[in-house]
Amino acid sequence: MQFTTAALLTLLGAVSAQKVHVVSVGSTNGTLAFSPDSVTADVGDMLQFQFRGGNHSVAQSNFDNPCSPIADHTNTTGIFSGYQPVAASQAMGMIPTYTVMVAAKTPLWFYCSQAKHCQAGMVMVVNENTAANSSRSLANFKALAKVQTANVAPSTAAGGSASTNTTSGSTSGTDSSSGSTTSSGSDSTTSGSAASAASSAVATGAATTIGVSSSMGLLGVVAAMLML
Ligand SMILES: *[C@@H]1O[C@H](CO)[C@@H](O)[C@H](O)[C@H]1NC(C)=O
Ligand SMILES: *[C@@H]1O[C@H](CO)[C@@H](O)[C@H](O)[C@H]1NC(C)=O
Ligand SMILES: *[C@@H]1O[C@H](CO)[C@@H](O)[C@H](O)[C@H]1NC(C)=O
Ligand SMILES: *[C@@H]1O[C@H](CO)[C@@H](O)[C@H](O)[C@H]1NC(C)=O
Ligand SMILES: *[C@@H]1O[C@H](CO)[C@@H](O)[C@H](O)[C@H]1NC(C)=O
Ligand SMILES: [Cu+2]
Repeated sequence: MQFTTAALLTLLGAVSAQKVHVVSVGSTNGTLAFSPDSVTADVGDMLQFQFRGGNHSVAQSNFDNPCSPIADHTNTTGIFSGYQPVAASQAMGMIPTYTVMVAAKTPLWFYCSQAKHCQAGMVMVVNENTAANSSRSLANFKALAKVQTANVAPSTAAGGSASTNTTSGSTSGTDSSSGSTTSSGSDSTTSGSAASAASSAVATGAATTIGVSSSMGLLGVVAAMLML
């Protein structure tokens, strides 16, 4: 999918109030963690997962059923990044990223579906709200995750293959200077389908907590805009 200048300008206008919260997934030394593992975000903000090493995923559960797709327990489709083996893209000086938009202020619970990473504590929360329910803390979620017998990956959720290569390290800087339209070239096919999956995720209504909005091109634009 090609992004026209007009489309990019429209996008710039549409996202002008958004904040991007960067979350590192894994690390080059094999850490099984999201960092940070607690994020406070407003509706409309973006979560950008940057896969730093290993072969991890980001999947959405609810509080009561960690390490299990939220779709198996509620009517929410949830998000799933798919597995992101970092080594291949890292060799080319890039890392995969996966970006979603926060569509609700209610707590969102995420886990990595690889092996027993969820049980090992590779989980996180967005908008933890212990004031609403003191049981639903990140600490309790981790404890509950630890005792799950299975770690279940979503089948293909909305935006399941949204992640693509992006430049590593200095995130937005390089993207903006190299021109996001150019850099998005080879990945735009993937991002196109991700974007359309995203639209349907959002369109399914209030039960859908998160919409996907990912692509290297889009990321470049969003990031560049935020630098201004
Ligand atoms: C591994 O990487 C993480 C994240 O970069 C860092 O916080 C941690 O200290 C590192 N651990 C070791 C043993 O190097
Ligand atoms: C990444 O993990 C998934 C799920 O375990 C696996 O199917 C895939 O082969 C792995 N990819 C690499 C390159 O190791
Ligand atoms: C899912 O949606 C159906 C149909 O609207 C409803 O009957 C059911 O109670 C919902 N389930 C949950 C867990 O919300
Ligand atoms: C990164 O992009 C290159 C070129 O389009 C592609 O060959 C490679 O498979 C991609 N890597 C990942 C992890 O998506
Ligand atoms: C608080 O959360 C726990 C764990 O999900 C749940 O069992 C309990 O019913 C909740 N309490 C209220 C008042 O909703
Ligand atoms: Cu993992």
